[in-house]
Amino acid sequence: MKPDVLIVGPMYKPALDALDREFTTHKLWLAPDRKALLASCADRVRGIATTGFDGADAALIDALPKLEIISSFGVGYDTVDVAAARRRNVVVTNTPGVLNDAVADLAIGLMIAAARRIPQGDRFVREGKWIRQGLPLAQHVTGKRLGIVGLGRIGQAIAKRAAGFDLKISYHSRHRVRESPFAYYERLVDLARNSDFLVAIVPGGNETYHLIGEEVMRALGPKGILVNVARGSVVDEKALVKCLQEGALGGAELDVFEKEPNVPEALLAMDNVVLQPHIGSGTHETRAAMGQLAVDNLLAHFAGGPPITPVT
Ligand code: NAP
Ligand code: 8YV
Repeated sequence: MKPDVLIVGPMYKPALDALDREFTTHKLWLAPDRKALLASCADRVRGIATTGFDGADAALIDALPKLEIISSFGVGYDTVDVAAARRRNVVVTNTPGVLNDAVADLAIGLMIAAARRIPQGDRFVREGKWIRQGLPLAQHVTGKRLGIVGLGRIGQAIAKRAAGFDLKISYHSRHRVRESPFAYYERLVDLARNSDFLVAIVPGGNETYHLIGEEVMRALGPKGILVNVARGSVVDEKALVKCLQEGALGGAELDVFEKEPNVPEALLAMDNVVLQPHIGSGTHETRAAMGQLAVDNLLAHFAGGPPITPVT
């Protein structure tokens, strides 16, 4: 008998296919009546497969008395109520590591896009403006100061790439990273004051809510560029709009937003802002690896062993 797994929302198609192959699946987002679907399978569901977008809240966890494991597709699990899962002895797993390169690549791409004004140059050519004049000059990248907020798995992958551009790398996190060659700032505002680029790559959730607020943005300054590839909740969006409108912050490159997929109207009109639809891990190779890991976590658990990448 295949174990019953509830899939909360849509995900990468090959991952969905693998879930359908390995388990008896119940697709919550496709059900016209969510309550009725849950009532029909609640006494059999032993696993939840979800994504960073859909998560699993306490109500869902408590509606499934036989639940043993929640496997989330994504490294960030701020949308999964881990405390509620723990209370029920339900294991939570995520997909760390396999997406480091893709997210780091995008972070570096956004930094360069901002400094060299790549999206603006593209629009300039398409709009036929090159015929009349040249594009205003941009900022240099090589040798500038990069502040990384969160020198974890992805933060370190960003640093590795940044070293190739001779960037002077510093970082902030709650703890100093032992054996790191980079300068550590205990106070984020001091890191911002000493950075040209500030890249956020910390987890979301209550602890990092609006970690990057007006004071930090003003410290980064009128030429400073903020890159957020972490979670929308990490940056105070209202303060961001205000700082950009006042010229207190030079630019923002954003892959994530507070209320995805909604983006503040004011940002859409700004030329010094580049917007991406949360695609840090969005390559075929990476999504395939994430899907495999998410499925393998379920398989390992149901085979009686420990899952591969439990959230600790
Ligand atoms: P990780 O290895 O756990 O690293 C997280 C880093 O953040 C650590 O250096 C940690 O250091 C620091 N940190 C945690 N809480 C903090 C706080 N309150 N203040 C300051 N620093 C704090 O995680 P990862 O695998 O690199 O992933 C990081 C996050 O990136 C994910 O949780 C997810 O939200 C985001 N992400 C986004 C995308 C995307 O598509 N844009 C894709 C993947 C991941 P300390 O513990 O010492 O503070
Ligand atoms: C996913 C992410 O796209 O891993 C993460 O934390 O933000 C992205 O890789 C997201 O979790 C949706 O599943």
